[in-house]
Amino acid sequence: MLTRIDHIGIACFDLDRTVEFYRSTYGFEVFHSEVNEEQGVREAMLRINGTDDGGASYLQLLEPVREDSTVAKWLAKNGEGVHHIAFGTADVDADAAEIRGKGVRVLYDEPRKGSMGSRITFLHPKDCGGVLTELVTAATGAHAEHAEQTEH
Ligand code: MC0
Repeated sequence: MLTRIDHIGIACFDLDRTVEFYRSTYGFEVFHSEVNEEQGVREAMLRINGTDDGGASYLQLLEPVREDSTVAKWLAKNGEGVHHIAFGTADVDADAAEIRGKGVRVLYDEPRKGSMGSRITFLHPKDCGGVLTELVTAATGAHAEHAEQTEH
């Protein structure tokens, strides 16, 4: 049901500084960036093993844009670091329902908007061995659509 690691979410205080670290240290360039108001984050997606069929993986660098965002709360408690992992799936609705049926708390009744027009939901970290876990269904033609949303 889960087909790949879609991304690893990394929380940081200063997105521009963190992007520069990944660029100067590893050579990663920003593939896509956006502000997700609902989630209270500004994010940069750095693509790894890129293909144009939606099968790529990403590092997702996250900076909070509001003091009450979940990432701001997490940073205040833990400092910078790995915030969540995200699995790719062709059908987030079906997989979330199946996982909920196994007794794991799925945080949203309906998937919400994620990066590049994807649909996402989260599983509670306390039910997943301390790992905040996200399920992602990429938008059809996500890599074409992302161009409309890209800020840089
Ligand atoms: C909290 N906890 C975590 C955690 N966040 N454990 C592991 N990884 C995390 N990221 C733990 C806390 O340490 C605490 O444990 C317990 O969970 C309750 O946390 P809390 O600090 O009291 O916070 P709550 O309960 O208000 O919220 C936690 C919850 C929330 C997971 C429900 O963060 C949430 O709704 N997250 C999903 C949305 C999200 O994170 N969005 C940002 C990424 P103790 O032992 O101290 O009780 S947005 C994104 O990623 C989008 C843009 C995308 O991918 O496209």
